[in-house]
Amino acid sequence: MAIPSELPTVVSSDTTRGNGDANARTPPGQTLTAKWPVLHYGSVPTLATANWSLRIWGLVEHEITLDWEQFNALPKTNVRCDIHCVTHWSRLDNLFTGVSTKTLLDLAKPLTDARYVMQHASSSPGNDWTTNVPLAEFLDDDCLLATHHDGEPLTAEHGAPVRGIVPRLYLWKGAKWISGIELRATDTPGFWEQNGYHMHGDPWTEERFGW
Ligand SMILES: Nc1nc2c(c(=O)[nH]1)N[C@H]1C(S)=C(S)[C@@H](COP(=O)(O)O)O[C@H]1N2
Ligand SMILES: [Mo]
Repeated sequence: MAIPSELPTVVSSDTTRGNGDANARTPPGQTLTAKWPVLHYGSVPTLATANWSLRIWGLVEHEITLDWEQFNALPKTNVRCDIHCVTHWSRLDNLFTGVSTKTLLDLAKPLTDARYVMQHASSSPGNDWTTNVPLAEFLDDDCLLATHHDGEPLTAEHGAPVRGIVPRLYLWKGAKWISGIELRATDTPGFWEQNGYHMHGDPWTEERFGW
């Protein structure tokens, strides 16, 4: 699916730290890379767009399921952001294209007691890889469900057809192959969080491990 030519671009506020100086933008304990490494648990699922869907459920006024066509009919946005992996690499100035989390959750309308988001993903084995994020941070203006990176469709290993991106947290807080967004009242650990990663994951304070 082609990227519409004229899209608004949101610049993640973290990219302007130190007036954009590369060192000032690199969180403690991170090393810059120009390449984009691939990291995940299990094997890469191959998801035909015809079979892909996104379900939004839990503490919402309207539970919704969007197929690939319905998802792509929503207004798109570009986000320019830095990404930081808990395994100590960072990559600056990524351009992601997709649908903002705010646009998606405006359709479902979270109830007032919704405070946390659990992202769910197709993956193998297991078929339900998850990661937890506070709702307020998931709704930051630079968060999106991305279909493209630097102008190209996402590759399967980076999460095609759609992945979550929460730029101001470590990269594991965005589900590749995302299939669902669950709104919850309480925080509960996702996949890596159950395996020792931090419940929150702020790279600036090195919230890498929970214990
Ligand atoms: N579905 C799914 N999403 C996932 C993961 C995973 O194992 N399964 N790993 C996370 C982790 S630990 C990281 S660091 C990033 C890596 O994204 P990348 O391979 O595009 O660099 O994806 C995150 N999203
Ligand atoms: Mo990771």
